[in-house]
Amino acid sequence: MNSSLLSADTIAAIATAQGRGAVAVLRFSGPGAADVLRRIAPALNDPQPRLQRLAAIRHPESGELLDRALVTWFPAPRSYTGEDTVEIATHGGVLTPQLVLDALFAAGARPAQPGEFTRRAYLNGRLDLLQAEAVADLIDGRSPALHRAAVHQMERGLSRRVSDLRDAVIGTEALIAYAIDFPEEDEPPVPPARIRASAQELIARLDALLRTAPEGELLRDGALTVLAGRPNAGKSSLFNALLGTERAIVTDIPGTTRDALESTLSIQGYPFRLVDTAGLRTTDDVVEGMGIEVARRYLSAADLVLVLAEAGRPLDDEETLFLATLPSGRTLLVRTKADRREDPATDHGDGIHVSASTGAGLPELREALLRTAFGALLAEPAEAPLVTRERHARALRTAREEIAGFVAALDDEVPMEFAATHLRAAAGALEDLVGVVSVDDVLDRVFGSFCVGK
Ligand SMILES: Nc1nc2c(ncn2[C@@H]2O[C@H](COP(=O)(O)OP(=O)(O)O)[C@@H](O)[C@H]2O)c(=O)[nH]1
Ligand SMILES: [Mg+2]
Repeated sequence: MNSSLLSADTIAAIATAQGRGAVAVLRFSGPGAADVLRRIAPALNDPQPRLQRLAAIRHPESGELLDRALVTWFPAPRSYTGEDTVEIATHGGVLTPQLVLDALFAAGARPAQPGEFTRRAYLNGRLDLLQAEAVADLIDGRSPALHRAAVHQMERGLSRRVSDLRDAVIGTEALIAYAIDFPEEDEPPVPPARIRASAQELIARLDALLRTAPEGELLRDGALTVLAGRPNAGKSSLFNALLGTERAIVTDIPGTTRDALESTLSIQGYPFRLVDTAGLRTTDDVVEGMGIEVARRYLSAADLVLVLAEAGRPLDDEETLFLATLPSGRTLLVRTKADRREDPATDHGDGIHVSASTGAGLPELREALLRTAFGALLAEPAEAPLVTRERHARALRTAREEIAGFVAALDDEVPMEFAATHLRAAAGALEDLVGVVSVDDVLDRVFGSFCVGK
């Protein structure tokens, strides 16, 4: 595939992270790989495909022995990149891998660009774009939930789903072609109602996938969760209790917390960014004027707001007003200091009752955070493909809009062959998503963020 794009040069990089460690892996790939290998490991005779061999690694010019290392030879096309590729496992640390890398350059390889190995793998049809992105997520991902999604995406879970959708769009196009080819038949072979129904079904399938998008995108950076409430409501205490640390300063003097504190929190493998409020007061600040502390600069970006008020008392007007300004689906009322509540018999409204001191109610709060931020993902079967990137969501939305445009055109009795241009556009959007058609700027966006050596 794309043979005209095959590279003529051989790229090399250290594939493992720099620093102290037992082993480092270097990798080089390209048509000159066998040649480079001969020059740096002159004593290695007849390397067998995919079998590790111990070899002396020497500088090609000085002949200096640099390390004894395990060498694996992956002839094209059965390699990560699809090209002739060699992996060398040297001793780790900073110097040895660097000296071996210099030897590879002296032997004719050139430094790889970030993501260039994976880019070549894509261009050689070893991976599709969604799999390439999954590789990046496996490397950069910090939450087990994103890791799980990436592993399934590596296994072509999302690719298969999108390809099936594309095939279904093309199938609908074929029905139309058939209807157009036999216009003179009294009874059209494919009733328009059937074409319309299959388009509607496609929309439903795209919607199902798109439902995972907003939460799927949160898997990368975490759901931004902001604590808000009156001074002394117990925000910093709850922040610490949720994180299990003493990071935020807790005192009984209102307004002690000087800055917004942010920390990451994982609940059952789902990532959150928890933000405690700045106690900074500005007189012209409406919210501060209401006596509610909240990290203002975070509030508009928040995926979730926890409004804290002590248990055992009614909410005051300011708190009620503040709550009313927040979107209900992304807001949780938390009643704090439940251990102190004087009259447990009086129920002052709803909210999740917690005590930072005793830990009571924290499991329920964690569960509520999880359901509120990631409820749609939790409802998905474990192996369901998820939409974890804006790029995916955009392409799926385009496809959906085009198919909806097709249905609308049918309803307006636009001739089929014109209406069908919407289906072509929908198929195109899905093809771009998997990378059936490669566009250079899409490639740059996907691979530009990779580390060197991947
Ligand atoms: N008994 C009890 N006291 C608490 C609890 N949470 C916070 N406090 C106390 O309430 C006061 C204010 O807490 P803090 O977390 O600094 O509130 P903030 O101003 O909202 O950040 C401190 O004296 C805390 O010890 C709790 O769960 N139980
Ligand atoms: Mg505080």
